[in-house]
Amino acid sequence: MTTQLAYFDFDGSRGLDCRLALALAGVAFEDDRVARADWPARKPTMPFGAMPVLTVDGKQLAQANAILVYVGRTNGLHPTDPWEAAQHEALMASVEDLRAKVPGKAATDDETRAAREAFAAGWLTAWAKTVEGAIEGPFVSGAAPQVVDVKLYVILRSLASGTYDHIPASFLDAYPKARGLFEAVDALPAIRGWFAPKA
Ligand SMILES: N[C@@H](CCC(=O)N[C@@H](CS)C(=O)NCC(=O)O)C(=O)O
Repeated sequence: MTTQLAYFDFDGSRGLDCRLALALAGVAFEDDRVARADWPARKPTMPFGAMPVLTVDGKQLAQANAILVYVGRTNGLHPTDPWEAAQHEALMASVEDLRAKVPGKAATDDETRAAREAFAAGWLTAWAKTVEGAIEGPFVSGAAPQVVDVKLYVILRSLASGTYDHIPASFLDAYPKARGLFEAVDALPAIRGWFAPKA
């Protein structure tokens, strides 16, 4: 079986969701990092004209969450119980909501600050409370990490590292289970190994 994952050449967002899920699953894959300059030529070759795209034995699968569920189901990293699986998928969808809703950079920094502070106090706080309540600990379903934990890790990593100007890195301090999930995923050997400098 050959497996490739196509995404832009940076470790973040939906591409990192999928790379880390494959790493956690122990699946050897070609990490097809598409340069921005090559994107116009590659875009028409991707389903929905976007990435990430997983290619397994020549067949393409688009949409980050579909890729995660596939990787999870084929590697024992997604619940077999339909209700529990759907709960995990709801959490994964909520991360996509967050990515869509976080205000982008406005014309001025003051406007960006106002929009981001309002977002943090409103939508993001409600999201974090729901996520906090969904985590058994340290991972969503207890002791074993699954693909949902990887998805949450990637977005919590952005929040914890101050990626979004004017959303303070201390935002997570009010959510000990979410912070605990972030730290537990971050400490997993497969995740450490992925971030280790490659030879
Ligand atoms: N709903 C899709 C969104 C995919 C998406 O928007 N990918 C972005 C990168 S994160 C992309 O390919 N942007 C380039 C483009 O649309 O031309 C998913 O979850 O995978």
